[in-house]
Amino acid sequence: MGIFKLSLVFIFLSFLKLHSQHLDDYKLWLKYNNIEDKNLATDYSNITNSIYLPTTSEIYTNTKKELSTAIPQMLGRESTFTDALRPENSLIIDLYDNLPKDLQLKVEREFKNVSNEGFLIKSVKYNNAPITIISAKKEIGILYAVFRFLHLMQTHENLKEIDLIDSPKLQLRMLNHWDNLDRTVERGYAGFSLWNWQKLPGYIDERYIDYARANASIGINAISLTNVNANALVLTPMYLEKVEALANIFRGYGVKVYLTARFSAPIEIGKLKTADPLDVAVQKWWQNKAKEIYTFIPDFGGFLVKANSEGQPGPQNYGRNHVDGANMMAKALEPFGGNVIWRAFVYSEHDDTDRAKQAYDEFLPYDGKFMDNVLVQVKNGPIDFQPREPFHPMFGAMKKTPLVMEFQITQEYLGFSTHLVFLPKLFEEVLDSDTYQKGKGSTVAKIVDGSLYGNKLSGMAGVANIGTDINWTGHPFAQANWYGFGRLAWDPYLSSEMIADEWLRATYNNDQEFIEPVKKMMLMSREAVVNYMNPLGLHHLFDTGHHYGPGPWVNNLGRPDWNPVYYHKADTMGIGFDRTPTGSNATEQYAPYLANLYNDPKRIPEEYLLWFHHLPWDYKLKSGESLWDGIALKYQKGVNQVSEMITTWNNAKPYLTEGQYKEVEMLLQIQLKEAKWWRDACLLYFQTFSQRPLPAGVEKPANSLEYFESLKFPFAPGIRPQWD
Ligand code: GCV
Repeated sequence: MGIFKLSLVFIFLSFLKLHSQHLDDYKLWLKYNNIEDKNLATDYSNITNSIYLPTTSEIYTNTKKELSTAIPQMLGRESTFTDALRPENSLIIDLYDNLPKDLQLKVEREFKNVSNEGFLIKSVKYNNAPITIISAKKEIGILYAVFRFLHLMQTHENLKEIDLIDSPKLQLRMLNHWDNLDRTVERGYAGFSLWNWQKLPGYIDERYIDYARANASIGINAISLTNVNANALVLTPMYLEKVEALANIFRGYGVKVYLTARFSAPIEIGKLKTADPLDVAVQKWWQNKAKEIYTFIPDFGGFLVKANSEGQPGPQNYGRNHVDGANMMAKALEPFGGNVIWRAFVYSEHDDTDRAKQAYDEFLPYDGKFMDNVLVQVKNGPIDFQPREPFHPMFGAMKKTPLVMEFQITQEYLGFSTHLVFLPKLFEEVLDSDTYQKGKGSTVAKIVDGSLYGNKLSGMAGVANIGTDINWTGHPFAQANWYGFGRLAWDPYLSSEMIADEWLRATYNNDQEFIEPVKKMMLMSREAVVNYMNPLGLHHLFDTGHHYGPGPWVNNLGRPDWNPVYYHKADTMGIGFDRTPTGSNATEQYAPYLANLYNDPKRIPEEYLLWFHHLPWDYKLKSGESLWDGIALKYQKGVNQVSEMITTWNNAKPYLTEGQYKEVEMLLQIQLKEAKWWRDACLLYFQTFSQRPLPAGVEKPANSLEYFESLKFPFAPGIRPQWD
C-alpha cells in the first residue's frame, strides 16, 4: 500500500475513533460502565437480583426501563422484576403508602423527613434477609431515587448499609432554552435546537426521551422550550399540538413544559389592536389562551416572560408597569395552577444611570405587589452573566417576592463551547454569597430556596447549553455544567467539588489517580477564565454582538451600555467603573455592611475591585504590585493556568480512551490560543492608556493591537441577526 493510501486509512481510523467517542459522549453521565471490581459487582448483584417494582404508571415504566438498561450494562446480567411482592425480593421499590405495614415500620422514622419529591433508600433486614427499600411519597420521587441509586452504583459507593434520604430544596428546577422556531439557538454553541418543529408532533425523536432521562436523573422538573426573545406563533394551535407531543414525553420523567409568552401576542396572533394589560379584551384574550393551552397540555407549567427589555414589547409600551403585565397573565393561568415567571433583566436606553442599578430600581417598588403565582427571575449578577460579577442586589432586598435564580449554563461570555470552564464553581460562589440583608448568614442560597423570608415558591433556572451536537453540549466538559446546574437546583448547598467528583466518576472512570488531578483542573478552570478574560473586577470587555473574543476598544454602538468602553472606563488616569458614592453609587443597593466594604478599595475583595472602583494605574494592590502590573500578571496567570490544564490532561491520558483524550486535548489547545489572544489584545489596548511596560513574567504579545482590532467574526455562532 502506498504512503498516500496508508495515510487515508489512518485518517479514516482516527475519524472512526473520534466518531465512536462522540457516540459514547451522547450517553452523558448515564454511561453505566461495566463494573470490573468483582467484590463490588457481587454486592450490587445481590442487591439488585430480584426487584419488586409495580409498573402501574408511565413514570414507573420509565423507572423500570432505566433499571433494565443500566443493571445489565454494569453487572453483565439481568435482574428479575416482579409486580407482586415476593419473599426472594432483594430490592423493593414502591410508594410508602403502598408498602406493607411491617415494611413501612422499618423506615417510618426516616420517612418523616422526606418531602413530596424526595425519597428514601435504605438497607434493612426483612424476614431475616438483607433487603433494600426505595420509597417515596410520589412516583416522581421513586424515579429520582432510582436514578440516584444507579448513580451510586456508577460511582462505586458501598450500598450494603445504605441509609439515604434526600429531598429537593427548591420547587422549580428549570432549564430555559433560548431556542427559536427556525431551530437556531440564541447563544447556543452546540448545534441547532433539539426541537424538530417541522416533524413534530408526528415524529418523536429518541433524543427527546434521552434528554428527559438526563434531566430527571439530576432532578430538573421544568423546561421552557423557546427563546425569551419570543415568537408568538408558539402559542397558536399549530405549535401547541407540537408542544403537546413533547410534553407527553417529558411528563413520564416528571418534567413540566413552560412557554415563553410574547407580550404583544394578542396583536400578532389575536388580531387585537392593543396588548395593554388593563384592556379588558386583552385580559380576556390571555384567559382564553390559557384555557386553550391547558386543553392541549393539562399540566402546563406557565409562561416565562421577557418584557420591556432589549426591544421586547411589554406593559411599559402602554404606560403600565411590570405588576400590571405579570398579574394579568398570572390571573389567566391561576385557575389551572400555572405560574408566571417574569424576568428582571431590564435596562433601558432611556435611562442613563448605571446599567447595573436599573433592575433593582425598577423592581424594588413592586415588592409584595405580584400575585402569588408570579416568580421574578433574576440573573446572578447585575449586568449579564460575566465570568465574575458580584451577586445581584435584588437578592435579599426584594423580600416579599419569590426570586428565581437565573444562571447561564451556555457559555456566552465564557469561551462558547470551546473553553473548558466548570461553572458550578461560579454558581457556588454566587449561592454562598452573604447578602447581610437579614444579618450575617443571609446567603443567596437561603433567598433562592425561600427559607430566609419564607417565600412560598422557589426556583432556579439555567439557560441551557444543549443542542443537536452528538455530545449535546459542544464540549464534553460542558456536560458537567448541565449536570452541576441540576444538582445545585436540587440542593444549592452542595459543593462544586463534590459535583465535579460525581460527574467525573459517572462520565469517565472511578480511578482515584485520574479523578484527583482532573477534578483540581475543573475547579481551577473558572478562575483561569476570569484571569485571562476579565481580571480584578473588569467586565464586559467582549467583542460586541457575538461576544466571541476580546473587544475592549469597541465604542461605536448605538447604545452606550452596549460598548465595552462604558464598562472599563480606561483613561490615562486609570481604569474601572466607580460605583461608590463618588460615582454611580450602585453600592447603596447592597446591605450597609457590604456597601461599606465595597466602597473601600482597601477592604473590598480584590476580585471585585474594578467593578466598583476607578483607580489609578499606579494604585498599590494587596500584593504590593501596581494596578497595571497586577492586571498584566493576572492575564498571564490565566494563560499559564490553561497550560497547566493541558499538562493535567496529558498526564491523565493513561486513564482515558484515545478518543476521550483527543477531543479534549484539541479543545484545550484552542483555549490556550484564545487565552493568549485575550491577554495580548486587552493588554495592548489598556497599555495605550497606562503607557507602562509589561512587567517581567508577562509574555510579549504576538501581534499588534491593529491586528487584534481588525479581527471580525461575521458567522460566530449563537447570534441573532439584530445583534450583528
Ligand atoms: C435572550 C444578553 C444576551 C441576549 C439575551 C439577553 C437576555 O443580553 O446577549 O442574547 O437574550 O441577555 O437574557 O434576555
